[in-house]
Amino acid sequence: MTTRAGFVALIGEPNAGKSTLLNRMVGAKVSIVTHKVQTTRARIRGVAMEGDAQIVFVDTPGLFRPRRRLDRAMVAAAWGGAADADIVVLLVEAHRGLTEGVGAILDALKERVAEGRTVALAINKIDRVKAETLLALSAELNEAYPFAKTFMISAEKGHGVDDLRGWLAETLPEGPWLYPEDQIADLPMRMIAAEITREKLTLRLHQELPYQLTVETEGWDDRKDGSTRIDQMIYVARDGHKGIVLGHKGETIKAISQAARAEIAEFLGRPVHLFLQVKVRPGWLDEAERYSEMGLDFREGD
Ligand SMILES: Nc1nc2c(ncn2[C@@H]2O[C@H](COP(=O)(O)OP(=O)(O)OP(=O)(O)O)[C@@H](O)[C@H]2O)c(=O)[nH]1
Ligand SMILES: [Mg+2]
Repeated sequence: MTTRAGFVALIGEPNAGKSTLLNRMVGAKVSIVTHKVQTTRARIRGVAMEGDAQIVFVDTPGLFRPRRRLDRAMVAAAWGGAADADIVVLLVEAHRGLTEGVGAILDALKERVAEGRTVALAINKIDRVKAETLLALSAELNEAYPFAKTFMISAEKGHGVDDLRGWLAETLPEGPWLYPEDQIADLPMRMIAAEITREKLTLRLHQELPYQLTVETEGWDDRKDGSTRIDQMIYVARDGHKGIVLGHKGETIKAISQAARAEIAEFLGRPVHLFLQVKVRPGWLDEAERYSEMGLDFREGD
């Protein structure tokens, strides 16, 4: 049997639907998704099998003009994912088209991505536009960059996703599989659990707050009774943020904890006892350890 295997990096502006596509390709939620921009902070791998091919999808943080150290480290992680991949898939939102941000990504692709590297275009969220507009958008984007192939997809609804997966499988180089056949992700469980809690925080909290907090799993105990106790720390940047995260009589943190616990338990397939604490740490955005916990390179943020 000739096997194929390789890395496929999903890149695009924040909110383009990269994590949604990764989850659909893998058939499980390994990367968190919200309606807000800059949800994903680090590279997250998900493994999909297609016939004799193993496709390792690399979800990346959205590409945008970074301001903070964290932003810069995120954008660097995204470009690093693209540089290491066999195939790059650029996601563009159908209803937004060739935005300034997409234009900047195309310019950077020309500079950064080695000649001969396969770059495909996936116009996503086609469920949001009329079919007639897609042809023109595809032509416009292909004029701006020589894509190897263009796909029209809806990561959320699943349209066009099988076509894309099939093409990726036949385009990847021949080679042995990189992961065991039944593995879907390579993120440690404690990190997935922290991400799930961060997703619930992001969904629940408003404005800048989700961008100024991070979650770390500090304790993990698989108990004899079949349940797991998980202790997590939520670092916030300001005193005032702690009160908001806790909420009136602790109602906010309670709701977040319940939602996160249910999803972590489902993922693990066992009951979970989740204990959340909130710590004010004004400098966390400039602490190297926080970055390594997130899977980011601190120095890339310099
Ligand atoms: N209508 C529609 N919405 C979609 C589709 N794909 C993703 N979305 C929505 O778009 C939003 C962003 O999705 P994500 O998968 O988090 O986007 P992302 O590119 O990973 O975003 P960042 O991690 O912030 O860079 C979510 O609300 C998704 O439900 C789609 O095909 N159609
Ligand atoms: Mg994402």
